[in-house]
Amino acid sequence: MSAPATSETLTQQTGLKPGPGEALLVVDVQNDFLPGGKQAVRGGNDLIPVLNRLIAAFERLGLPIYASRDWHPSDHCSFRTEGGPWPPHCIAGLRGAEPPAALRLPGETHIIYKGTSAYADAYSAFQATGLGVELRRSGCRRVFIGGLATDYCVRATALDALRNGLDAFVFENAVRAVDIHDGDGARALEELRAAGVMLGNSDSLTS
Ligand code: VGL
Ligand code: ZN
Repeated sequence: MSAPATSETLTQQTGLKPGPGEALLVVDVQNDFLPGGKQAVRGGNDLIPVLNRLIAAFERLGLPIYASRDWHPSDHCSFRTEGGPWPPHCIAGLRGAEPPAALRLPGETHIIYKGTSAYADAYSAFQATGLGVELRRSGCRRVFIGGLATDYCVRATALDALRNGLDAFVFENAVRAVDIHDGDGARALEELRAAGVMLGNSDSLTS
């Protein structure tokens, strides 16, 4: 029996060329999760050029692009003001909830709003959004994921993609972690790999 393929061998052996039945999902790249924002993720800005290259590649290939937005009412249960763990962030309609101007999402991008009820947190872009149904209906079989944050919304979204019967691929160089505890991001990636999520680098994308 041959050794299991690591993300390196996988991408070296096969190259990585997205095609029909595949989509890009950009998770929660919003001002409040970037330096200067209410719940800034360190290094978040580094993702923008990487994501812009991915967006351009999927657009060129004519493949669908989805972008999730954390989109909370001002009394959302995840806010410290309501007894939750986070500073108030990504309040619907405010600047902090907007994507950064430098992120070049095409006009046809499917925007997925999540966490819109005050009473439930929603780390996953699939949670109460209809995204699973929408992807399956459109014939999607695999989602390529990048964005914020590795240990929260990226993690939950990739695991939910599997639960929705999709394959999931996370670009390790297109995600950043909150890392409240040292190593949270690395542990999340290990958990995803163990669950069956493919991991790789966006540089291996051939187009
Ligand atoms: C997120 C904290 C609170 C995320 C969302 O997008 O990872 N993190 N809400
Ligand atoms: Zn949130």
